[in-house]
Amino acid sequence: MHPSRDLAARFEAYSDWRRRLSGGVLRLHEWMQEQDLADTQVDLRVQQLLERLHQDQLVVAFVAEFSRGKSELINAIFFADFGQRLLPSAAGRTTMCPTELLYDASRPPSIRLLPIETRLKDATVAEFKNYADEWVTFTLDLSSAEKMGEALSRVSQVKRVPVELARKYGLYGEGEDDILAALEHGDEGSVDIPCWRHAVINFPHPLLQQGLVILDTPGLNAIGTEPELTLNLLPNAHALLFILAADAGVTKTDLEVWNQHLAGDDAAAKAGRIVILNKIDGLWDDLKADADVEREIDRQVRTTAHMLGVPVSQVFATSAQKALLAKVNGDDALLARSRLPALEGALSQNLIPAKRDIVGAASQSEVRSLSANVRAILEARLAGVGEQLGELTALRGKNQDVVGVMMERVRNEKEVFERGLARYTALRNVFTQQTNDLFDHIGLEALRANAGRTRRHIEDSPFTRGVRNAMSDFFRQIHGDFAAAAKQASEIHDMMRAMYLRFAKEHGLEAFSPPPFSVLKYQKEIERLERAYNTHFNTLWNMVSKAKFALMKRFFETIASRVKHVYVIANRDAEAWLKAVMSPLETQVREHHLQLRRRLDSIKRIHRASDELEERIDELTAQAEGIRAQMRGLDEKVADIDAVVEDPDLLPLAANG
Ligand SMILES: Nc1nc2c(ncn2[C@@H]2O[C@H](COP(=O)(O)OP(=O)(O)O)[C@@H](O)[C@H]2O)c(=O)[nH]1
Ligand SMILES: [Mg+2]
Repeated sequence: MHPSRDLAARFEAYSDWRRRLSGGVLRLHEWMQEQDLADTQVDLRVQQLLERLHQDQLVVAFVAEFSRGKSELINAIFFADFGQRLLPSAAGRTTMCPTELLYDASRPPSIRLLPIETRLKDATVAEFKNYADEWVTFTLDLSSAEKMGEALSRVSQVKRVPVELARKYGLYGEGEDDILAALEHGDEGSVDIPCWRHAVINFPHPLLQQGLVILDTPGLNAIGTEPELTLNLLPNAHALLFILAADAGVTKTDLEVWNQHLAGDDAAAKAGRIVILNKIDGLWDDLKADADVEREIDRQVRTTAHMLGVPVSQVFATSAQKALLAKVNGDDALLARSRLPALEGALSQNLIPAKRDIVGAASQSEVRSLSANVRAILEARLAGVGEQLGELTALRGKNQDVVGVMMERVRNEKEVFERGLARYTALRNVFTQQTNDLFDHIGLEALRANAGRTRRHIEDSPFTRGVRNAMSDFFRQIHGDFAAAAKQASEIHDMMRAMYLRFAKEHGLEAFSPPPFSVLKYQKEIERLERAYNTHFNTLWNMVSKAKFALMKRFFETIASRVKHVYVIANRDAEAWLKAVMSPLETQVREHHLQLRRRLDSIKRIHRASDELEERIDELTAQAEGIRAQMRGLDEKVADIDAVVEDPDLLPLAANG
């Protein structure tokens, strides 16, 4: 089996698995609708789950100093089938801006470019993505290799501007060997800068169609000056590939890139990091025995692993250039020699199963929670029917007086419960108040005010200390907000637990223990952002002396936009939690009320005509059987989904061969 086909096959199998999983969820939902067991909340949750499964992406980022062969490697691994070099790769700086390769079927194949001028605005790349008119778009003519190459070569475009302007963009500072030093300095006072800040290539490659997103990055300082990369794109990538060149060894700037963007302290994330020692063809030597060359390569691999502090098993030696050539020409011997297949094998073996486990576990737990809600309703119904059956069976052979007494009893029970409903209404009011308080702490309005304050402080005091203080106040406020939200959530939780206990005791409703709400996840994410900010602050501050103010502001906007993302998720989760806490009670109260009315009705009917008793008992027996059948149906649908999640056979037969 061709290893690059193996990677493609695994991806395909993964997409196919996601489709089967979606199918199972869809069938569960259809069944619930048929059985009248789905309400708007269920519809919404199913829709969200399906969307997540559909949009699920796998992001692989290529990070390195320029000219190590990132673009060539992407061409060789993913686009060799195209029969040509898709991304521009040449000596010197070719990739001038972060470039995402993905496929979004709702748009035509195209390259979208965000002008460098947008650096003067206070918005982040992520925000600009919502505004199509900020981007310059060129459609891709897939039928012409020449036109494709021309369109894609735009990621290399530069233009000449006055030094002053470059500084305003945060691109150029005095005496720094930054991105511009490698570009030719022309006449005094002007300098070449990238035309674009970010590129998104929309291309219908089979792997991209299945949710793979590839991120190609420019060299060191361009990474440092685009906060979007350091704070958003790289931390959210599922795999980070760090590329070195065998002929250059591990240079000082390579180490800087590694330390700033990949070294991290997060052990779990480290597993997704792969180091590639590229350009091993430079070591090939016809005058040496193959075994000697191999030994030299392996020696370099070990040295590299040692220098970077990663296991040797995470370092791969390759020749991207020869691999691309070999794939285009179908030269298997050369491909083997390029060692690319081993890297592809590692990518497909580690990346996809890990991703599948996460997606599978998340989907399964969502399905479990959905079906638990439905099951609780069915159980309450069954209990109600059982109670009625018990009552009516006991009436067999009794005279009308006894039936009258019984009717009186149920009527009383119903009245007591209806008086109890007043307490339920009062509870709802308190709940609404507490919910509002919760959202006062972590609502977007609170964040907006905090960010506004910070922005003003930074403007008022644009010095190291002023900016630092403003930023620590910003984070302190956020931590305070989440602590207050945690306290509020725990009060809501206590109140609801007490309420469930009371309803269970007084009205025989099912005991239910509402789940707690933890803010730990958001606090951790905020802490991570704070750490990233601390790590990059000094680097940025020292790097671009004259442009630092513009840069600092953009840096803050990126952090603020990441924090906003955390708040949005926290708000969404809090809303879902509040529903999960309240809706079982709502359902129980409604069902119980209905139950009491039905009981009263059937006894009334029997009171009027006693021959209805047997008929009614038969009816109820049939109802109970119907509910049991629904429970079995629910279990079957959930078991179908479990079977897909736990299916060990991720690979289609062809890929196992
Ligand atoms: N000899 C050799 N050259 C390579 C290899 N990979 C890339 N190159 C060359 O190195 C230069 C820079 O490659 P490129 O992909 O643009 O690097 P990037 O800046 O990291 O994206 C180009 O001239 C490539 O042809 C390789 O495996 N062997
Ligand atoms: Mg490149």
